[in-house]
Amino acid sequence: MVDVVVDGQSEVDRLLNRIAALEERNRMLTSENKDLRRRLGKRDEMVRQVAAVVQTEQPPKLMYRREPRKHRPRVHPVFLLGDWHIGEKAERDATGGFGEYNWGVTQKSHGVILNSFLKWVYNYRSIYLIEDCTVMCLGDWISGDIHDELRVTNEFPVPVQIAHAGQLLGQTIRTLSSEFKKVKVVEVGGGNHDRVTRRPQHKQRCTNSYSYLVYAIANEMNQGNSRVEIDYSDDPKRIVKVGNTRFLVEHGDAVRAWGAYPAYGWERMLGREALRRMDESAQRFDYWVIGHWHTPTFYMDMIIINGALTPTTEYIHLKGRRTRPAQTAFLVSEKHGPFDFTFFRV
Ligand SMILES: [Mn+2]
Repeated sequence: MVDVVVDGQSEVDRLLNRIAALEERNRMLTSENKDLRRRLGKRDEMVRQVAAVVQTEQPPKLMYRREPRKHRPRVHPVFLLGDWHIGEKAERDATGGFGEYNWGVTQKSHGVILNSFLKWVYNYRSIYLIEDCTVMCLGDWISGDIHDELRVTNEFPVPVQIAHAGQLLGQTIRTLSSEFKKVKVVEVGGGNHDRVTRRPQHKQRCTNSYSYLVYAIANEMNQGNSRVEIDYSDDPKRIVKVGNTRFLVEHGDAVRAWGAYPAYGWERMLGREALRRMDESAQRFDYWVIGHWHTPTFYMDMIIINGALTPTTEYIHLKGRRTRPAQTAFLVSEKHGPFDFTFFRV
């Protein structure tokens, strides 16, 4: 055999070195493999020992029975209505297909939501005693003339908007009164879109407002109905007691958003209201109910926000946001307070 020398090392030496290195590596891997197999064996043995101690249980007997409850605790549904913006027109073609709004859509959306609310109540009646309903009316019933663009694009003028809004609200109250022994209607005035003046006004906020007329029409329609109890006031901020829970109720436009985020504004207003009302038990509240923000929200376990009937309008579309028509409801337990916040969507 002819040995070849490259870089001072013969080819034979190079191969012998390589074989020695591979033999060493083989020894290491064999020993590691032995060690791992021993550890695996130990673990398997432990599992066997543990399993030997554990006794297999029989599947339990099915205890569930469909049985009508004898005692049904009393709960009070609260239905939030508002931000209907009747008369506003949004075009599907101008909102990327997201939104379409007109009087026909308003009635349809509202009908779907009212139906869903009543079905929700029916379901709960199998486990709860539900005899009354509180409707919190939160304002912004009409589109109004508060901006130039609304003035020229509204589907019909303000007097017609008021007539439609009043009648739709009146019909809603009437329908609800066929399902409950008592319908308490809390009428909050002073929504920004309902205002008569172009600039927001603070004095006579609820009376110098189209919401005043909307409520007058709705109330007139239900005048002879003894199951309907109207709770109207000129105060835009109301304290309403349902069960044993106290709610501060208002439209919600007095809140200033912070850096385009309303949440900080809500917290600030909530803090101010809580602070100034802490001395007087008649002014205190447990939850704050508002509309205006068009986004059904239950925030910080203290703030309850209603949705709107309007969809993604041209303004919302341009801002890259989305609004799905919705109204909100929840139940109030005498013992545990509000629960089951539900957003009824179209
Ligand atoms: Mn509003």
